[in-house]
Amino acid sequence: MIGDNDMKTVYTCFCTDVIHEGHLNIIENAHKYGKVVIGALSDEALIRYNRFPTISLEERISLYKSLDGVDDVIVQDTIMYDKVIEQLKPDYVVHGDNWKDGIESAIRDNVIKNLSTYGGELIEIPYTYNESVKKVDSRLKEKLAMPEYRRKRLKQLIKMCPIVKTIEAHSGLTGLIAEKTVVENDGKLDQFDAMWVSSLCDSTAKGKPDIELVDMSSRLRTIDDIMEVTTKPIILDGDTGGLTEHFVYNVRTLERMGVSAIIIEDKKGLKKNSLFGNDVVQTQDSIEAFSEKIAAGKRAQLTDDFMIIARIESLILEQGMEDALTRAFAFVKAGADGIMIHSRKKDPSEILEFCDKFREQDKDTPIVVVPSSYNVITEDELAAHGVNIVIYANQLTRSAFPAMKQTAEDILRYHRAKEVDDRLLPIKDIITLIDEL
Ligand code: SPV
Ligand code: MG
Repeated sequence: MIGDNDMKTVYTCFCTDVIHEGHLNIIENAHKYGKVVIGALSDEALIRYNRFPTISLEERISLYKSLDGVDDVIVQDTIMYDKVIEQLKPDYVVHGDNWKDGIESAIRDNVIKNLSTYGGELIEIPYTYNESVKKVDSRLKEKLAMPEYRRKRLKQLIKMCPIVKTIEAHSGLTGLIAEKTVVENDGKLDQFDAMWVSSLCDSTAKGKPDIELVDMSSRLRTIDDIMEVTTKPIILDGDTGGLTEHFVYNVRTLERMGVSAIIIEDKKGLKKNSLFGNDVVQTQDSIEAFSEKIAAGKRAQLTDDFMIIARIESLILEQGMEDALTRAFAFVKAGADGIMIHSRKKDPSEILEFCDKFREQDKDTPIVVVPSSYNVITEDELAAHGVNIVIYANQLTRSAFPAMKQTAEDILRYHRAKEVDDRLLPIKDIITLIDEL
């Protein structure tokens, strides 16, 4: 150390489960300026940053403490540095220089702003990116994509997040959107936690009606395409679950693939999309028969990670709140790991009433909702009524379709593609959209 540098505090934040030479280089450089304090980013903040932890916070703290040149390890519980800088008042913050572009630049701006309030300094050192660092990075990502990690992640998220934000995916490309879309909002980073493989959108993408016509082999193929390019957990829309004798085999298959949950709805016969409500003939299954299907599925599964969630159609089919609640308690008794309650009203009040009444008697069983019709409700409001998972079930498909249709019409209208070009993804971006291995 140089001069009186041993009196100075140097801070750097780590958000990794595996140490590579890039991290060691940061510590070595930091050590030249004074006492090195490492921030271990909390689980909650890691999740919003898409670095889902594969080891616990305590294990990360011990890992960082064991490194040469580290004087202290503290917990940083938000991705932005306001609190940690205010408390620690480090003379220096050290970071790799790879955060000047993209969403991470918001974090960099935040550090500079906070340091400037008292004359602290940001030291950026060239980011180490060689073959061995690349290998560690991709190993970490691959590890998250492995079935045993992906499968249990939904249950972990339910414990860690106020509400698990889930978006529809029906292809590799929509999977990539679910995996990679990040925004900076109110000084925080935000992104989706999980993916919903919707029967409506999977069928629509194939130009087929949502009537269980797209069979399980095809649904599994869609899931596999999504899994190839993502790490986030998958919830499958399992429609009615089909025959109990078939359902048990599908549970095993999904579990082995690393799917986290299947949601099955208490209907029988020819299933139609719930958003039709009673405009079409739809028959609800009996409590007894559906409970038996759930119980058989639970008996078939091999791990504790996989969830079978029962979807109740009583409000959709106008059977009343009492019927919905009776079914919910019966399905939980039969072994359901969660309850999805659905509504096609624009007003969220019947959903909130259900959640409040269910929570009076059951504090723990996760509640799932799909606010396609009652889209005025916010995630915070849902969480305040005990909802654990919110699913944005069809918005990606519904936004893509009008955009594609308009483009097709305009090319026909103008006999060339120049007029549509302004609203298209640039060629250079589309060819770099997919990561190369
Ligand atoms: C789906 O996304 O296929 C669903 C939800 O089942 S809904 O379309 O609202 O019925
Ligand atoms: Mg569906």
